[in-house]
Amino acid sequence: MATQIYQNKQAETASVDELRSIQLKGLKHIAKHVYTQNTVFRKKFDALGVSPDEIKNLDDICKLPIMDKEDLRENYPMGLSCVDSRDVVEMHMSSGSTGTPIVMPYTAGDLDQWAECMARCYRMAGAMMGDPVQITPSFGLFNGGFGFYHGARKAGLFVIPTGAGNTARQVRLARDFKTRVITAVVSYGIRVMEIMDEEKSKLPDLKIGIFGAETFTDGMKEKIQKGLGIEAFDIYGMTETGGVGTLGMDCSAHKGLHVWEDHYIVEILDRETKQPVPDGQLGVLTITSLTRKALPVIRFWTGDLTYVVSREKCSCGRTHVRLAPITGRTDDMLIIKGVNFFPKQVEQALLAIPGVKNNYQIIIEEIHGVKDVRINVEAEPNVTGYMVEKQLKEVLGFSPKGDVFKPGELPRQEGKAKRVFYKDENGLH
Ligand code: DLL
Repeated sequence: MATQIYQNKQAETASVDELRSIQLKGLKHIAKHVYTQNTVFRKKFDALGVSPDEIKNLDDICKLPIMDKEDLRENYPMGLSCVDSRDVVEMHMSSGSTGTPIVMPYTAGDLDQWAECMARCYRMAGAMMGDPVQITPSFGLFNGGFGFYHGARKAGLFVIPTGAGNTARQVRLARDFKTRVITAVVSYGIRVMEIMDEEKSKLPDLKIGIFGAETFTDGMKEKIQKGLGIEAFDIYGMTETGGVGTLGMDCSAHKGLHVWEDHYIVEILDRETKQPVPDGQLGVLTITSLTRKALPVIRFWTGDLTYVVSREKCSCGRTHVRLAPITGRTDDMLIIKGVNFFPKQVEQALLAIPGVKNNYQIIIEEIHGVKDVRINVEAEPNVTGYMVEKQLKEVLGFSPKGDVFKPGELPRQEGKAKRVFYKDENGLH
């Protein structure tokens, strides 16, 4: 493994005892902060008859109320803010599926906290002072562009803020400005790779790719690494925890995502009972933010499914817990013909077929009450629908219909890719 560089060696390699002591102090403090500064939080605590003074050790976290996206939506726009409105200096927002957005306000201190988490990720990927970093996620309400920006400033990188779109120009700028680090939503990283392939061009200075916001299969990771000639990292975070990078990334050992435990407490809870599951068992990641002021989340039910890979010190020297790459969200799970599966499994299966390209659609058809699945995938002419059906049967246990398209024929979205579509009597949506 390459020599490790740290943004904050003391924090990143703190002993487990030190981390637990920081977390307990943080938990007591943040519980008191939300309880005293916001009536919605106070009512939630009161409804369970719990007061922040009852937190004596880390296990007491389970006495606190669990919150979810609905709590954030119901309190749109600033109903959960725990600071004076004049202390809010920035906001980001995610649109979600129901229409009512989720808003995350930041104080100046919260922006520093975000920058610190992100800067640690850049260093963990091997980015050094002055390295040109190309930031391809959009700069706007989506937290991606600004998060990569704040962290790059803190880490002393040279920012090339291209934002989303215009892939041919992205490649040209990467060549002209000798981009060493590229940051992107996973499917956009794939797009950049495709354009380079079409142009038969190379970016010899590009060494590091930091990708996230969508599930990242090993197969796709391998393809991007090869196609771009880089080492790829899987970065994690969400609007509610303060944005990209707040929840960490994998290090160069690539054995799980390190979550910054001096800033967050991780719980993995059973989907049904909401009780903690043992390490190694899949459950819903539930997060408490310890160091954010404007809107700290308490036991936030992320809906993302993962498990604890290890709590041991990693070969990179970092001591922070490692989580498995995100399987998907609980609401992404598809149930067809009695089989439960995630879009990530379909992608992994498709990529094992030689000649299959990177763009695909999962179409759930429900015509006159009968549910079926059709997989549309871009591929070379040697790939047939039968090959797709056979491969998916092995993985899923039933045969979806497979349709093969020429590379470039299926639609693409800016930002996160839409993979799952529904088709009924009224058409595709
Ligand atoms: O997607 C933050 C982000 C931006 C992460 C750029 C990485 C790169 P949201 O739009 O609020 O924030 O969406 C958060 O996206 O709950 C996960 O379901 C999913 N997600 C984020 N990162 C990953 C990842 C950004 N590395 C939601 N792997 C989360 C799988 C991810 N899913």
